[in-house]
Amino acid sequence: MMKRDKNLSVLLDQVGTGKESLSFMRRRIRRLAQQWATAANRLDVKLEQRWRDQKKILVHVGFLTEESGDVFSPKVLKGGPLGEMVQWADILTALHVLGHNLKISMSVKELQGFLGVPPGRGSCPLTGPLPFDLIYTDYHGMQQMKQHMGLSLKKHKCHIRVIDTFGTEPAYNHEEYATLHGYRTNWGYWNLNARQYMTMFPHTPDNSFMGFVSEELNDTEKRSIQQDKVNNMAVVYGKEASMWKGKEGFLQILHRYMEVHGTVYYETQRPPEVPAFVKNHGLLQQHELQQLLRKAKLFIGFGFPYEGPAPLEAIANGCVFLQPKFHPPHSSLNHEFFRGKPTSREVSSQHPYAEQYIGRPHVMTVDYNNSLEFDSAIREIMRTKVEPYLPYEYTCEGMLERVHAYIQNQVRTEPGSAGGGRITGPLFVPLPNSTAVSWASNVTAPTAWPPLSSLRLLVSQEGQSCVEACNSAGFICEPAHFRFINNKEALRALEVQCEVVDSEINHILPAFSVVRRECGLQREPLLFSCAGHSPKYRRLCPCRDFRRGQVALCRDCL
Ligand code: U2F
Repeated sequence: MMKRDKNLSVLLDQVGTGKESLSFMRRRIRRLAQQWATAANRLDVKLEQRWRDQKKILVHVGFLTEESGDVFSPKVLKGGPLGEMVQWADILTALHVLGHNLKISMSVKELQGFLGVPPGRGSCPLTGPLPFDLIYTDYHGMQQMKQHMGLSLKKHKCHIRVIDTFGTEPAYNHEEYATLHGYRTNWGYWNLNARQYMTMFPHTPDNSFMGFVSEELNDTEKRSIQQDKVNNMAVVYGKEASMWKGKEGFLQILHRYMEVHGTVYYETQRPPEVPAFVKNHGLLQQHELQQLLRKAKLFIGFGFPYEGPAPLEAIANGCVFLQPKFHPPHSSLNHEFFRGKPTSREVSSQHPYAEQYIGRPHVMTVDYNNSLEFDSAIREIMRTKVEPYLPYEYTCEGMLERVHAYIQNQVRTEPGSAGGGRITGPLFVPLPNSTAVSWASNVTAPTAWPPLSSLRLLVSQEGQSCVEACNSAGFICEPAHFRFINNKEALRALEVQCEVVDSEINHILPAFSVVRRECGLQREPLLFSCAGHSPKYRRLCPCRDFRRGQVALCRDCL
C-alpha cells in the first residue's frame, strides 16, 4: 500500500475549485478526513496482509460538466439537491484512501485528455488499449464517452461503473429487449452487466450498492448528545420551500407539541410555504446542520425528497425520523419524479431504506392521511429515548470495505454464457413453505464472486420477484448466481414438473408455470433479473447470505 495522504491534500488539489459544487465537495472531504483515515487503518488491520491490486482509475463526473448543462452547481447554495455531491465526494475519497491511482475529470476536455484523444479532434475514437482499469461515471458521462470514444466504448465497457442513484433494472438496460418490450427510457440502454450500475442505497440488488457515508460519533459525543437533546424540538426535512407546500395541516399538529425548526433556503424573506411559527435557520452548511440535529429529537419528512442522505445523518445524531408511508407505493407508473427512470421499483415510503433496514425506534413510517396516527406518532417520539445509530455500511470503514471488495472481485471475466460454471457440495434449497431441499451437484466455480458457498436457491410465489422471495426468507437476491441455477439440474432438484423446458429471452427467466407445466431457462445473461416477476410464473431465485450491517457482501465475500 502506498503512503497515506492524511489530510487528503492531494485529493483536494485534484478536485479543483471554481464552482459551488466543488467547494461543497471539498468542504466535505476536508471535514471527514480524520474519520476516513481512522477507518482506513481499521480496514488494514481487518484485511491483514491480503494482496490488493492498485488500479488505475478515472472518475468522470458527467453531471457536473458544463457540456451536460450542469444544473446542479448553481443550486448548491439555494436548496438544490446535494445528495449526488455527497456521494461523489465520498466515492472520490474512498478510492483515494484505498490507495488507487486516481484521475478526476469534470469536463469533456479533461476526459479526452485522460483517454488520450488528441486535442482538437473531438470525435476521434480511442483506438488503442484503455489507459484505465476502471472508469466511474454517470449517465451523462456515458453519453460523453460514447461521443468521444465511438465504437471502442463497446469494447471497453466492462471497465465502466455508472453511479446511478435510483437504479437501473436489467429489462431497461438491454437495448433490443427494452425497445421491443416498452422498457426504453431517455437514460439509455447501455447493455452493461446490471451490476455495473451503482446505487445510493441497497434498494435494487440487480445493481451494486455504492452508498456514501455519514458522520460517526464517538462515545463521548454520544453521551453529550443524550444530555443535550431537547425533547420537544423538531427539524423539518426539506431545504427548498416547494417541499413544504400543502403541509400546513401537519405542521399545525406538530406545532401543538413541538418547537418546529427548518433549514429552508430563502433570499430576502420567509417563503410563504413556511408558517410564521417555524424557526427557519436558512440553508445551513453541513456541519451546522449536524449541530442542529444533535439537539433535535425529531427529524420529520413530508414525502420529498426521496431517498436522500439527510435522514441517515439525523438518525446518526440521535433523532427519530418520522416519514409518510406511501399507499399505493410511488413508482415510474404513478409519480412524475420516477416517470422515465429505468426502474419499476415501488417506493413504499419517502425513505424505504430507513423504513426497512433501520425501523423502530429510530424510524417511524406512518399514514399521514390518518391524523390520529400522525398525532400519536409525535407523542410517542417525545416519550421514547433513542441512541444515535449509524448502520455499518454507511460508516467510512463500511464503505471502504465494500468498495475494496468490489474493486478486487467484481465483474471480472465472467463467461458470457447463460449457463454457468460448476458447483461443488450440497446447496440448501429452502422453499417458501420452509421445507429445505439439499441439492448436491458436481459443479465447481472457484473464481466465482460472491463465492458459491453463499448461494441459496429458492422458488418465488407466482407474481413474486426474486427480490421479494429472497427477502422474505432472510436472504438477498444475488444476480451473479443466476448463471449457476439457470439449468435443468436446478429444476430437477426443486422437483419442478416440466413437460417442456424452453430457453428464451425474457427477464423473468429462469421460471416455470405450475398450471401449464412449462419451464423456461434464460438465453440472454444480461437479462438475469432479480426484479422481474409475472403473475403466472414462479421464478427460480439465486439468493445469498449477507453480513449484518453490510448487505452488499456475503459472509465469505472478503
Ligand atoms: C436527495 O437529494 P437531496 O440533496 O435533496 O438530499 P438531502 O437528504 O436533503 O441531503 C443532502 C445533503 O444536504 C445537506 C445534508 C445532506 O448530506 O447534510 N444539507 C445541508 O448541507 N444543509 C441543509 O440545510 C440541509 C441539508 C437525493 F440524495 C438525490 O439523489 C435525489 O436526486 C433528491 C431528490 O429525490 O433527493
